[in-house]
Amino acid sequence: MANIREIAEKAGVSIATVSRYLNGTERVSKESGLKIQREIDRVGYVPNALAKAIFTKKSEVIALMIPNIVNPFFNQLATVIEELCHEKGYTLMLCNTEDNKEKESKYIDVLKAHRVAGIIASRPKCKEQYLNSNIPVVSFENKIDDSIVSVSSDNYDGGRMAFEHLYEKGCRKILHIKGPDTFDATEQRYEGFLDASKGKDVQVDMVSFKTDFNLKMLSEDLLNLDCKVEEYDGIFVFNDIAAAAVIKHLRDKRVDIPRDIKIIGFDDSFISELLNVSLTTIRQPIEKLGKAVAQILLDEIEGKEVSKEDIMIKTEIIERETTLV
Ligand code: XLF
Repeated sequence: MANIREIAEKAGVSIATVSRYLNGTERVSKESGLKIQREIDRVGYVPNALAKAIFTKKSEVIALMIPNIVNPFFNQLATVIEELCHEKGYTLMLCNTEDNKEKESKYIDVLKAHRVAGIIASRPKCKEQYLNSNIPVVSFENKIDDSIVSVSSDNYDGGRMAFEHLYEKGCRKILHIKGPDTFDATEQRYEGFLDASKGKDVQVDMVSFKTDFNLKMLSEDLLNLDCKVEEYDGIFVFNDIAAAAVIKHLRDKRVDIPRDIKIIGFDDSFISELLNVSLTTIRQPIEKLGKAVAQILLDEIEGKEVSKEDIMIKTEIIERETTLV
């Protein structure tokens, strides 16, 4: 493949001129530019983006750390982020960390080596590494440090609304299926839920899943919970995809939803509407969340003044069939 030296020779200009033309940072005369472009088109030259990134210490790639690529919520969040980054001339690189600290850590090393322009870290675990990376970072959920902006939904209030809704619907024996302890967002949902139940004549229990959704949830996790989910009259599940697994589990046991048990999820990801019995849920405003994380990072990359205040976006309840009647 032709290199920058050959392009310069054929176009009759210096290597430095070709390099200036490719970087677009300094002026190149119209005549030289035309000659260079003609040569580039003739030989089909593709600039070495990595070499350029190493030279300029920055690429046009933004990395998005996704903790669970199977979860529809993160599909939707990634779509919003990708659209905005693409619009602004950046390519989005997806890194599926699977909530695994070692995997996330390796990704950060690779991203540093590739001089990515910035990182959106969803549910980050490797806090020190992000802090020391010298790369602009914005987090979605799990706070990294006061110097790094974190964006999230108002999870506490969402948890509170979930309880109030089940209570208003007459549930008096309610189970909360919580997310893993390492998820700040689901801890906050649990706190809101618990606080709302205080002083009310109601039995509230809690069990935890060890992971975000995966297929093992159906075949093992749900069967090994320390309680019988079918003995409750209301269940608040920490996210929609896990709620879908709980619904499948209950229907296999011939439980009538919502007559026998009412269920509420969290997210309002597209799956909640598509389920056979559509899911009542607490909506996370995915569009707003995605746009907020992407815009803050793009502003940081472009050197704009960015407030270090965390962003918390309001949630709302969306009533569907799992709590109807
Ligand atoms: O981290 C939480 C747990 O799952 C996240 O917001 C989600 O609700 C996405 O499904």
